[in-house]
Amino acid sequence: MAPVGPRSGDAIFSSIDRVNAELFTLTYGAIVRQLLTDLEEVEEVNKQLDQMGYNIGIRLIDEFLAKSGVSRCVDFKETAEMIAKVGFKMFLGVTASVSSWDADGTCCSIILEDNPLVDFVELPDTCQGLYYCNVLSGVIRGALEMVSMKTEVTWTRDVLRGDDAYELQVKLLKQVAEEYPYKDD
Ligand code: MYR
Repeated sequence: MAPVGPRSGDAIFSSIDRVNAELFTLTYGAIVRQLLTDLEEVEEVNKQLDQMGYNIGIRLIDEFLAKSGVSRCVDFKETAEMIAKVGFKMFLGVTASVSSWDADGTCCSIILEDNPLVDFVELPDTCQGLYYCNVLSGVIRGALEMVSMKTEVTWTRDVLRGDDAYELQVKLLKQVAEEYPYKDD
């Protein structure tokens, strides 16, 4: 039998992290299941998940900016890298990569290297058309809107729908110039 002794801080921390992540994944699954029961139409569930994510995103941006301490991005390319490398790590514990830029640098793909939201998930045939992870596209859209970027965020690949990866397309529709609130004398 293995000796039982005090665990190091790291070991305790990582097991709490793992339990939190699993609880989050299972809770999200329960929310999706409830929405499917209540709303019946898969399209409506997609919309609702996106809206939930948007509502989270408009609040989460403050935490992101405060915790990450990052300064303003110089362009949309830097913003996309920030979401993939810092945002996903901070809130989901995974990183993502950015690719497929269009010529004018306003549209790209974010590919998740891992997706903890879908651990334990298997979709029945009745859920065809469901974008199970739509909360994430809403989060990004909401967070970017709070830093003056109007975007369209859509799933272009989804393993739960038979694709080989999780890929989001992020398109910058409009960037509102932020006004400096004080007058220089
Ligand atoms: C700036 O103000 O220029 C910085 C903008 C950084 C935006 C980063 C948004 C983070 C969104 C996190 C998404 C996490 C998804 C799980």
